[in-house]
Amino acid sequence: MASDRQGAVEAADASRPLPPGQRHVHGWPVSHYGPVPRFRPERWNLRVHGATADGAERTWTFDELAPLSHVTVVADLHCASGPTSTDHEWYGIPATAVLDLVPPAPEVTHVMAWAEYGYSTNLRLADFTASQTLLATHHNGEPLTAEHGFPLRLVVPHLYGYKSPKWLRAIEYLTEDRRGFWEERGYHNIADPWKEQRYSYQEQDDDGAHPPGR
Ligand SMILES: Nc1nc2c(c(=O)[nH]1)N[C@H]1C(S)=C(S)[C@@H](COP(=O)(O)O)O[C@H]1N2
Ligand SMILES: [Mo]
Repeated sequence: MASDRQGAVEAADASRPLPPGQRHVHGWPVSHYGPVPRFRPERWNLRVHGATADGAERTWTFDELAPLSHVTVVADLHCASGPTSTDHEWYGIPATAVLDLVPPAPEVTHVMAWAEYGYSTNLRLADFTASQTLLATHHNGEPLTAEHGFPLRLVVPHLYGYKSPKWLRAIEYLTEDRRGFWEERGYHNIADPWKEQRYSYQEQDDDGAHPPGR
C-alpha cells in the first residue's frame, strides 16, 4: 500500500512539470496562518451571499451538502513561498454547482472566499468556475484532516495555495474586485504559478484591485 502510493507520486513527478521557481516536497506539509479551528456541526454552515441574482443568501448545514454532485480532481499544491506537494486527490463539490444553485447577479465579476477566523481570498469569477475548482471534503479517499481544512476546503489547483482556503465558510459574490487576506499583505492578486505571480509588486495594470498607494 505504502509502496503503491510512492510509485504513484513518482509517476506524477515525472509527468507533471513544476511551475517555475517551485521545489518538490515529499509528503504534505501543513502551512497556514493562525490556529486550527474545531468543527462544531451544530454551529457550522456554508453561506453564499453578496450579489446573488435574487438578492437572497443561501446557507447549507454540513449534512445538506452530501446530496450535491461530487467530483474527483487530482492536482499539485503550490505554496507561493516555494514548496509544491504533489498528487493530491481531492473529492468534493464542483464550484460550478454553487453557481447553479445560487445564480449570481449579471454584474458579478469576482468572488471572495471566506474561511474561519476571517481568512479570505479573492478570485476572478473565471477562476472560481474553472472545471478543476472544487469545495473539497475528502483527500486521497479520506475526510480532510483538521489541519488541512476539515470539514470543507476550497481548492483552486491552478493558482498558488493561498487561493485555496481551508475551513471554508462562505462565498461572497462581488461586483468589483476586492483584495483578500494575503492579497492585502503583499501577495499577487491573481496568483498564477505558471506566470510566477507571487507578489503584488509584480502586478500589471490589468491584474486589478491595486493595493493602496498604487
Ligand atoms: N484558512 C486558511 N486557509 C489557508 C491558509 C491560511 O492561512 N488560512 N494558507 C494558505 C496557504 S498560503 C497555503 S500554501 C495552503 C497550504 O495548504 P496545506 O497546509 O494543506 O499544505 O493553505 C492555504 N489555505
Ligand atoms: Mo502558501
